[in-house]
Amino acid sequence: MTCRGDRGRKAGGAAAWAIAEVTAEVTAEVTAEVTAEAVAGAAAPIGPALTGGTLRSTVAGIDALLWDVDGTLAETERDGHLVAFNLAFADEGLPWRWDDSRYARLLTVTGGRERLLHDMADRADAPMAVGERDRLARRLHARKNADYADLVASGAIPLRAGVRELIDACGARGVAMAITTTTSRASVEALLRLHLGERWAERFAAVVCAEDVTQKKPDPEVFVTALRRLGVEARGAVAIEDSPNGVAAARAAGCPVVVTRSRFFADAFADEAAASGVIAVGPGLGSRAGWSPAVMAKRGPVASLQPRTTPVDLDDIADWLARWRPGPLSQVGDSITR
Ligand code: XBP
Ligand code: MG
Repeated sequence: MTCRGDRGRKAGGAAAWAIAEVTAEVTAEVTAEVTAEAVAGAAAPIGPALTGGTLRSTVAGIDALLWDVDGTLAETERDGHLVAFNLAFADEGLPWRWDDSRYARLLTVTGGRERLLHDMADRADAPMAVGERDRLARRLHARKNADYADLVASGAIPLRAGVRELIDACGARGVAMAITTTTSRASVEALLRLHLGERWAERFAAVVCAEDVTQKKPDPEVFVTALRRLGVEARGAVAIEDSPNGVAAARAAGCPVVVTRSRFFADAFADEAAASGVIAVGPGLGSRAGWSPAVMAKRGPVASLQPRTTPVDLDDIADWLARWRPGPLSQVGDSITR
């Protein structure tokens, strides 16, 4: 497989990103309101939540959804980063290759460059001098990111089932969204531009990536930064995550978490995770089956028309939130429109 072509498009991508960042910052200034114009431009469905030029959440208890990227929006670790790391090793003329089990262990280290340095610490054939090792890690990481962008552009990495539906539902029902990842901005840009279009960033009131923080997950900085930009409290900002480091970061910031299991963290979350603020754990947003706690059956006459293969929706998440946080919210939860 060759993934070396089309490097030129990255220069244009940087300019587009700069514009998107400004948009995100400006949007953040006006709290969690996403302008109707911006969402309309991104071709998101505009529903009844649209009033007076702004979108406000019409979903009880949920002020915002905070999206992790790798493993959550797409299986980017398995189909993207891992493949690209191995391409980078080959590009550099190194005999190193990471298989699935090695990569699963390495994923406990957040950050591609940090992961490379961690791996080199165990290799007799890695450079001994710290400076040389650091330069090699930076070179490999840059190559990996370029190969990753090419893989994404080739269409090899689809969004996970149910993700697009939930993103569109947030637009329709006025739920602000943020990207909360400590992955490189260029990789986020490559994935979301392909799947959500040139104006993808306008769908998000905040886009927080590795370059925006000093500490990566499991440090909560990425979530604290997103909450500040959104202007919402943690208790109403639901994080969607797949990794233990991501969950730890979100919980340290006070956010409730929905875990969508991914390839490399399939067995990571036990039931007792609920006690620590994980409001639900399941196989992915594409199915209403297999969740703990179980997705509530839809009420009303259309129940029989809603098979368990329909995606998890905002009302399901509101239900989990209300069940996790009994008290005043359970009253609002009861009035959720179905
Ligand atoms: C993602 C990561 C990243 C990616 C690679 O964690 O740990 O390091 O594996 O991206 P999360 P970079 O999903 O919790 O954000 O090479 O850009 O670091
Ligand atoms: Mg992840």
